[in-house]
Amino acid sequence: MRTTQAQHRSTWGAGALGALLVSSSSALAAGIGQPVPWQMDRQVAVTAEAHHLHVFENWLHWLAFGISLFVLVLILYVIFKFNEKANPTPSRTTHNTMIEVAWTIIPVLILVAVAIPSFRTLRTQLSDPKADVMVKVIGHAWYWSYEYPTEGDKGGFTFDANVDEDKQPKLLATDNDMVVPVGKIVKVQVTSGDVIHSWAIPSFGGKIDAIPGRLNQWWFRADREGTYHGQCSELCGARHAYMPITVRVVSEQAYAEWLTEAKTKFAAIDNGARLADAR
Ligand SMILES: [Cu+2]
Repeated sequence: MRTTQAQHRSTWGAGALGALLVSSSSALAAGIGQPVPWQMDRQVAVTAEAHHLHVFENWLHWLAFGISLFVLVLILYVIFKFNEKANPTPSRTTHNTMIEVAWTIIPVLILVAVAIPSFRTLRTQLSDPKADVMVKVIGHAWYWSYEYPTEGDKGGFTFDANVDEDKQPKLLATDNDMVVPVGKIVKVQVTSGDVIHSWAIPSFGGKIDAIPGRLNQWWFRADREGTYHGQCSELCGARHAYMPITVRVVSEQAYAEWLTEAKTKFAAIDNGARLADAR
């Protein structure tokens, strides 16, 4: 009887452990365009910039892990090799040219190894390619508004995006979404109507401050269709947590259809005002 119970218990234990591992490994997986419960990793990268950032971050973690391990080994070596018992007469050495050269050169090489991917990421971030789509993003306390400039018979409208608390994911969904075409360079010109906000989408690897009286610019090219969520990322007041950002990346055809629909649905921009000429 006891053996059977023990067997049952161990079978149950193994099953539970297996289930836990499976559930935790799937829970640890990053979400696409939104966070998932118990997520430990970044949200899936859908732009080159986000991808570069993730590679850079992983590289830094491994580098820091290697350095920490090396220091730990050195400390243990000193503790066991040079304690009073093992080494009763300490050496009086104060200089060692080889070691001094090494501990100067090696940190320099480490910094170079950090600088290379860092500059590569910066180059992507600071490059200024020709825009396929321009959108002006304005932060307000506490919602975002978007302006699509007039281009021929397209664009020329503006709309507000407020949090929609009935939609999922909770506090990340908006009543009106910003819509952009997949695989196209989208430039956002970001400003604010009141206090400083920050427009951020984790999956795009970008975050840019919305500052009153200033026009900040950033670009992204999403290479996967989907709905991507972000939040205001600059503490801006009482409802800071309630001004999410939702960007829908759709096919070029769906984008054209949305433009036509949006033009009739949303308010026209006064006099067809144009954005700052940044192309
Ligand atoms: Cu905010």
